[in-house]
Amino acid sequence: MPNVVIVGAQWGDEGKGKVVDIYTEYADDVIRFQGGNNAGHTLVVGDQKTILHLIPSGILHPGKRCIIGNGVVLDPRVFIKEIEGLKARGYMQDDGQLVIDGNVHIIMPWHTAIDIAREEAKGDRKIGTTGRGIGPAYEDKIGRRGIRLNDLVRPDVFARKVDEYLPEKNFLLEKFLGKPPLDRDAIIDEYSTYAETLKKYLGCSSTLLGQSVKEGRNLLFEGAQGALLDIDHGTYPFVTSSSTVAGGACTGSGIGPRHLDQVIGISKAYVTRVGSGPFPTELHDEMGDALRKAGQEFGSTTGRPRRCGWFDAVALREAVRTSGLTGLAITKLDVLNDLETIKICTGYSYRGDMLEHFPRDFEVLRECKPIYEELEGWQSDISEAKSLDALPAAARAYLDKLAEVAGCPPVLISVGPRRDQTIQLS
Ligand code: 2SA
Ligand code: GDP
Ligand code: MG
Repeated sequence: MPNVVIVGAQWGDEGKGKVVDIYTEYADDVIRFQGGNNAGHTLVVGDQKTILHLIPSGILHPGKRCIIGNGVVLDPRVFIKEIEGLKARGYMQDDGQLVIDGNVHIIMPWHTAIDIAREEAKGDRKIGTTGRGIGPAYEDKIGRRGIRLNDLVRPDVFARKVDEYLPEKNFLLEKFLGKPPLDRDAIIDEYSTYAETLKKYLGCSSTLLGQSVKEGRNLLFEGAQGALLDIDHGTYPFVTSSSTVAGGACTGSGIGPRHLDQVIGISKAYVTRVGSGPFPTELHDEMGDALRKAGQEFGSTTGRPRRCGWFDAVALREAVRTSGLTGLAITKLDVLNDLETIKICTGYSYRGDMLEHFPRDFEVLRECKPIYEELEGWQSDISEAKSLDALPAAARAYLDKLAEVAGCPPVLISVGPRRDQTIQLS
């Protein structure tokens, strides 16, 4: 297998966990490169469901190396809980299966407290974050006042950094956000126990991947969230704070772009979004509720109901360009099983003009109205289909139309949450 990057091509929750788990069969190293435990990646093997927040979705395959790249922000509490959960179920019996880059930024208690307090203070204008401290942790990374894993494992360095940064954070929490200050000694005590557990996973993503490239090992990069939540290319400010587009795989792991061969974007056969922000094809009616029910569209991390709408080719073309997609994995086709007709948005109307491109100006985007084409539904259960030929003609026509309007060939179709509910096309 060539080196492959898998990214969400919408606003997240497209089924990255499932698709990465499937592609891991052909990979040697599986690498997370951005985000943190805001992510919730679901894998279903047999009748057992696993939701991963930080650990790469390759972990259920013994012998495959999983790497948490430097671009990730890591909450040690959540990480340790996740490891314990996996081990208790018989996975990850070899600690050598997992490596965390030493330059990963650590999510500190003040990041979560500030994230939650700022959202509260914003009221109606809130971003709808997951409250996991992601934004504040990336702010400190870019502001050059972050604490990295390499710092956490050195008690003197860690204590010095906490002493340097905590007074400013407590000032912000108390004076501006009206929240109680955090206790220095309690943080040092708690985090020193985490350091002991994390030490054994410490490594260097860039060096390891450089060696992997020389040895011809196959690399699989696992994006989190989706292209339209990218800090630069998404629907700012209603985005996450990292580079979710495929380019993030390079900076977030320490490998150069010439080593990436394919970029697979995952798109649902409709669209969901969780949190605030523009969503032109959102359905506020019973159809939206029906999609939420059929697709069980609730956040894998927070349990929040996801907003649902029709497939949006304009938004998807944005992801095709910003991530340079070479192929599409189309998921949750089965969720549309019962519909008589299905709509696809092929363009936006803006003040009487027809737009083919996703407007990068938020003020324009908020006024856009979707232009739809309507297709026949198939009204039958496709969830056990094992090939394209086994799909009803109307379902094949729907897929052909999606690929045509997206301008990207499909490489995988998913018709249910389980591994075996997958049609691989190449
Ligand atoms: P944050 O917490 O700072 O990253 O939030 C900023 C925006 O990014 C969105 N975001 C997500 N969107 C979809 N799925 C995500 N993961 C969870 C899931 C979400 C959940 O798998 O379902 O459980 O609620 C995710 N993570 C971040 C977020 O909604 C904000 O719009
Ligand atoms: P991710 O963040 O992109 O990994 O996606 P999530 O795990 O947050 O959400 C996707 C949800 O859809 C999970 O509950 C998956 O088990 C489920 N899922 C994935 N693919 C399919 C599919 O083809 N059909 C159905 N019905 N569910 C799917
Ligand atoms: Mg998710």
